[in-house]
Amino acid sequence: MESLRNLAERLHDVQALKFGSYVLKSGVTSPVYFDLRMIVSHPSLLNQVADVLYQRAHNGRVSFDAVCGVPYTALPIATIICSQHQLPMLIRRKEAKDYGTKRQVEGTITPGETCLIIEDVVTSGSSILETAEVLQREGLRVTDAIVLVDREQGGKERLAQCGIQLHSVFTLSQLMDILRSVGAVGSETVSNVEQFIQENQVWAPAPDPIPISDFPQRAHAPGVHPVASRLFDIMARKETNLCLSADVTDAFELLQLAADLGPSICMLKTHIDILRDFTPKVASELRVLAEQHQFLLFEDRKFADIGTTVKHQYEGGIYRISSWSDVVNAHVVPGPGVVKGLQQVGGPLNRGCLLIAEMSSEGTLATGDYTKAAVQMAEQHRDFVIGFISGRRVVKDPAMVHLTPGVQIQAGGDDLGQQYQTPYEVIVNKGSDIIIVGRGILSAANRLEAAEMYRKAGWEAYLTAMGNVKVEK
Ligand code: 5BU
Repeated sequence: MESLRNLAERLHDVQALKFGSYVLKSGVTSPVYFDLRMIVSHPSLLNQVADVLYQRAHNGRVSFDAVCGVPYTALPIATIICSQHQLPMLIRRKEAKDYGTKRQVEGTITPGETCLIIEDVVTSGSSILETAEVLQREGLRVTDAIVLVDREQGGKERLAQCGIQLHSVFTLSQLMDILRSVGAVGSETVSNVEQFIQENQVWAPAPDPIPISDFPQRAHAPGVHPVASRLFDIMARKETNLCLSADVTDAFELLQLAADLGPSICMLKTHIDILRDFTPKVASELRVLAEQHQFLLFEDRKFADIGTTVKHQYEGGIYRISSWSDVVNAHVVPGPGVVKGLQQVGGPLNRGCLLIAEMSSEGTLATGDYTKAAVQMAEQHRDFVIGFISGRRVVKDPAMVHLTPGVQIQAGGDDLGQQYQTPYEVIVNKGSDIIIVGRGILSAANRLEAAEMYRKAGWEAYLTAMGNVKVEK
């Protein structure tokens, strides 16, 4: 206890934790802020932190074969622990780009062994989960994580749901008690922090489990649209819930992608108007490849006009989208007319439509009541609407398909507001059905390998969501 008091005081002295008013990455204002990165400038403090973390694992009787620190703050801490106790270490790469050419984990990996995760501060548990996911994909087991501070905002419970036991050196409340007892903070600060913890539970367990049955069953769900039924059937047969976002500007490259990656995907999403050399032949060749490799074509046209106009846009122009695309999507901002207009063209051709209930981009306005309105509009047009583009499951109805864009193997984003979630997060935690992946695959050195990697990640996540344990890698 004495050493913990001393550690808390030292952390406070070097301002590794600060009190005041801090706007967090999530936009929430917090009365406490941790910046453990700077302890690298205080070597004896760094050693002390490494020591208490190791002791915590030891006292908790955690057994493990290797140690991995969540990048970057916990990296030097894990290094010290491993060096002092002669333990093998693994390093997880954080950079998302070029993963096709780079390993995700450095160090000797022995599948079946258990890796202990070390972290500085836990809020929602996302960083630990991401690291665990990468390690698990390499065949390692992750059963425990050790953290210096648990902010008590729900991370521990969320990790427990995913089979990871969190052991903390301090909970935020314990830390506050210690700091108050040594006179480092006043009782007003303590109660502000208490209130913050209560009001900012970042993750609550889902109120009731999402009743999604498996894809073969959903192909025959009551009221399922024929296009959705075909899609579920393809997904089950090919064991894939991957939609490739084929965002390339050259027609040959697009067709090459469809030919090479076709076996790995259930759907190929196009932005046909970004092709610099579109001809009707491109569309007919895409159709041939879609039949040959059994995937659906989805033109991501995002119709958003009055009914009469979208009818023309869907049927006519140079692209004649309705003649080749199995599925299109629409914004709900114009009101039901947009769906009715599209349905007049697509209905007789047995096409399906997805409504955009949410978007993956930062600051999207498609939230709350807007999302609810999209759900309502879908329910009123079930003979044409097959599901949603959304970041998560928005309806329980098993007949409805959910596709989620903004997916990469590591969470993050691009410099224009795209926000990425991991396949596991999207399928297991958010209950979606299909991952839409563009640059995650397109910017890899080996696109086929990358597509297979996403297919497996998506499919394993689906099996996990179904409660099945994956047997082989
Ligand atoms: P990325 O390279 O995986 O970031 O590409 C994502 C694709 O999904 C891209 O074609 C977008 O136009 C598309 N997308 C999206 O990213 N977010 C959305 O909310 C919707 C579509 Br709707």
